[in-house]
Amino acid sequence: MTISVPAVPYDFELDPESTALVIIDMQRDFLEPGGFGSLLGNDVSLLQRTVAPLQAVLAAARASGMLVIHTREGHRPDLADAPPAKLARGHLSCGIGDPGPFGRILIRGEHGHDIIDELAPAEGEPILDKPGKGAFYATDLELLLRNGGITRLIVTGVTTEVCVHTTVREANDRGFECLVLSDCVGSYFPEFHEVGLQMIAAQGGIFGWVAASSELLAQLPVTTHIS
Ligand code: TIU
Repeated sequence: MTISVPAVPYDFELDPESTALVIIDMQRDFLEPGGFGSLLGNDVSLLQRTVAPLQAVLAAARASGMLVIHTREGHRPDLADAPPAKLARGHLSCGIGDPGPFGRILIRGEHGHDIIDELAPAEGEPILDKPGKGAFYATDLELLLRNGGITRLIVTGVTTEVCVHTTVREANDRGFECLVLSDCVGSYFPEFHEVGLQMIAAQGGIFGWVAASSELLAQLPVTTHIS
């Protein structure tokens, strides 16, 4: 069943059977006070605004039968998969692998690396651990999508101009059509968020489409039932 979602620059058409909801890096290290983002002095409330709308979208996507994929940015405990340049960049006061209130920062298996409780993955939903900003880089995301007959992505998560943007660009170059939900993505920098969204939909949708989650929710069918 194809639905049409009012979006910028024009309606985004999708069939839940060939569409995946991709939730990018909704991890404690980026979203919660005490995580990596907050330790660097960022205002994490700017990211927390995405949680409630994303909970609604997640519930609706599950009810429509849509594939839901979660990603997490992070590294192996020995940091063998972290480029030295990434570790050294910025001369930060704390960095990847350092100890913090939520365990070692952005290290797989640590409390801070995991997804926030409000958006906990359900049984069977793929969780992709990625070492980079883009969700396609050094992961099997493209394989999962192609094998699942997925051609369109609803992209959500954090941060708008970093991991969301990189992933949308990667997806676009691979021929996937992306709808970014404006209230389900967030940035520590409000101006980057706004311009980042404009950059996606500009030039006739150079990277994809942008819509508020309410536009999608108004159209999504409920096809699964709790027995
Ligand atoms: N997930 C993601 O966007 N990773 C980042 O490092 N984002 C920042 O904005 N720093």
